[in-house]
Order: sequence, then structure tokens, then C-alpha cells
Amino acid sequence: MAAMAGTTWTSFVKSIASFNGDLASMTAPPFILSKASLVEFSAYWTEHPKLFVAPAKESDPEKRALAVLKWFLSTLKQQYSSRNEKLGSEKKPLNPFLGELFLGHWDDPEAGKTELISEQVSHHPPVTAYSIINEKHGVKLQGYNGQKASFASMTINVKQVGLARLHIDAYDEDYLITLPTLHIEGLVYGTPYVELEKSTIIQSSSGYFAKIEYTGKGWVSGKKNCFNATLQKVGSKDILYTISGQWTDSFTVKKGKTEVDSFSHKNNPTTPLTLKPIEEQDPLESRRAWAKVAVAIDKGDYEEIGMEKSKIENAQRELRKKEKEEGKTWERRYFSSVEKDSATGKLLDLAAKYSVSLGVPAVTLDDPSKTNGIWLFDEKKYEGVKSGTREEELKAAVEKVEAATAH
Ligand code: HCR
Repeated sequence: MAAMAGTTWTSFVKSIASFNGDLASMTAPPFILSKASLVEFSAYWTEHPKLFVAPAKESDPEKRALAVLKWFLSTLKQQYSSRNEKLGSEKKPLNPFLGELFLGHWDDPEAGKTELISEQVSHHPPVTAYSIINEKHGVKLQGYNGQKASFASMTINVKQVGLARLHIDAYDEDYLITLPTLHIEGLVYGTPYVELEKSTIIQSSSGYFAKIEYTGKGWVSGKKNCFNATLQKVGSKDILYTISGQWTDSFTVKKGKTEVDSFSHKNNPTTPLTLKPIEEQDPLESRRAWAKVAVAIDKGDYEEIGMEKSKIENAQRELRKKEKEEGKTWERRYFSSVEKDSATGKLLDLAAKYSVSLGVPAVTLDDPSKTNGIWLFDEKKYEGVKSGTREEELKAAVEKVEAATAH
């Protein structure tokens, strides 16, 4: 750690040339460290709550599928370029510890309350699971994701493993969303930023299929972060809608050659996420748990960063060791791992059936061993937290972490 204190960008880039694919283990100089942990990234799905609930307001399944596609496209800027915009370049997020939480909600005059629960469900490999629910409109998103990385030709390539699934209560409809592959450019110049590549598929249980192709720098426009998307009804080659533009800026929706809708980030500011004040947060909540590390990062004090991070990491190692000795495992607060998820299975079957006729690669579920299982939001666990029946269990878990940290 200390060796990195005086690291220049060039020596950092040289060091990543030999890294082992585990992004979490990559040591970065202080100026590239972010104060936010990866468990916070789940919030990027819903920074436009109005668009998140918009599909539930459409009675026509085709319009619903289009609204889901539009919402998904609107999330990309927050997911993949917001750090760049706010902090001047991409940063290395904190590596969440097992059981780390990020809890909050959005209040929107139109959408009402949307609740976010994000939990680190695996540390090796790192996997974050999330549930985002708007009860008023009956819209629910859940998913889990991890990353596999490699370095080649001055670029960090990141394959995402996992998936997201949206449910609309009123129509008992599901949407399976695959996660795009990305790479980090600009490393040579010390200004890393994300570019998306390949494609994302959104398969609905009602039989609509959206494909988003990330084209990077547009051939004609020369602009970066470009994409083209199409919406089709499975079983037919007809393209119902096309959407194209820049995921960091704006896009237009066309039916045939006629523009029927558009979206621009300039005209759609994000809704801030409401979090409890740090002192009222649970000790396992991300901002509270990492507060001292965040202060050290602000100061640019590498020794202090290292010391504060080590306290958390050592406590976690000690907990895992104890669990092993006692033959126990860490009980996830809101999620459970399953071997099979039938709702996802049905959507995958649909996507596989139609990918051939649509000429796109079959959508497959990543090997669950890469994410330590298939992670689903566990409503029973959630009810137990809300009703207070798990109070003793949660208190004991927090005490264990605190005791290990105090050592
Ligand atoms: C690759 C990345 C960590 C993972 C981030 C993910 C894939 C996490 C899940 C979110 O839903 C989507 C998402 C968005 C981020 O763009 C992506 C991050 C971008 C950079 C970060 C690397 C670990 C940072 C490497 C350090 C650089 C600055 C050299």
C-alpha cells in the first residue's frame, strides 16, 4: 500500500498491465480513488424515477416494452459516465465488504416513493445484489452483478456477470435485462473513462425483444458513446421502433422514419437519492462504514487511507476465519442465493428461441459459480427486517462486525 503513496500515473498504468483480473485487488494511487463503494452503484438504475414507473402506466404491451427500453437507456449515463462528469475522470470505487448495505429512497412528485436496497452478497468474487421497488406503481427491479476484468493494449476490459429483472405487477410482466460489456479508455492520458461495447438484450415475458448495440464513436457523427436500439415482437422480423443517439446525451425514438419521441439528459435532471444521516445509519451501511476512509481520501493521505481500509479488511478476514471454524456462513440481510430462478429461466428460454430468428447471439445465464449463486430478493427476510422480528439477529451481526473491527 505505502509503496503506492508517491505513485505517478505512468507507474500505475505499468502496474495494471500485470494485474490478475480481479478489479478489487488493483492498487491505485490516491488521486484515482473514489469515496463511493461499488455497493452504491445500484442506485444508478433509478435516478429518473418517473421513467422507471412509466411502463406501468401503459396499457398496451408494445408501448410498455418501449417505455422499459427508454428507461433502460436513460440509466446508462449515470451508470457509466457520472463519475467522469462529476469528478473529472473515472475513479476506482471502494471494494465492498460482505454484508455492506446501501439503503435509500427517491421521492418524486409523480412517481411517489421508490425504495433502494443494495447489499454486497459475496466478497470473493465481489457480487452486489439490489432490489428497487416502487409500491405505488407496482414496479420492481432486482438483480445482481459482478465483474471479470482483463488488461490489453492499454485498455481495461470488463465483462459484467449477472443480470437485472424488472417486474410490472399490474400486468404480471417480466423483463430480463442483460448487462453490457465495457472497457476503460484514456488510461495513457490519465483520464480514464468508460465506453460500452457489444450489446444489451431486453426480453419481455409478453414477447417483445429489444436489442441495444453500442457502437462507440459514431462513424458519421464522430461522437463517442453512440448506440442503436431496436424493438421487435418476437417471431416477426418487423422492427417496431428504432432508437439512436448518444447514451451520455440524448436520443430519438422513431417509428419507421417518423420521430415519435425523444429524450435528453439536459431536460431530464436526476432525482437525488435520500439517505439517512450517517449517525442514524446502520453500522453496516456503506457511507457510515467507510466514513474514515472517505475523510482520508479527501485529505489525499495515503497512509491514513491504508490504515483505515486495513481495519475494515482485517475485521472481515477475522470474521470469515471465525465463521469457518464454527461451520457458519454470513447471513445475507435481504437476499438469498438459489440454484434455479424459474422467472429468469422462462425469459431466457424465450430469448433463446427468438435470438435465432432475429439473428442475434443466444442470451445465456452466466455460470452461477461466477457470482456465488443466483441472487434473489428475499421478501420474507425483508418483512422480517421491517416488522422487527429479526431485530436480535441483526443486532448480533452488527456486534460481531464491531467486535472484530475493535481488535
Ligand atoms: C469497472 C468499474 C467497476 C464496475 C462498475 C459497474 C460495472 C458496476 C455495476 C453497475 O451497475 C454498472 C457499473 C458501472 C461502472 O461504470 C463500472 C466501473 C467503471 C470503472 C470501475 C473500475 C473498477 C475502475 C478501475 C480504475 C480505473 C480508474 C483505472
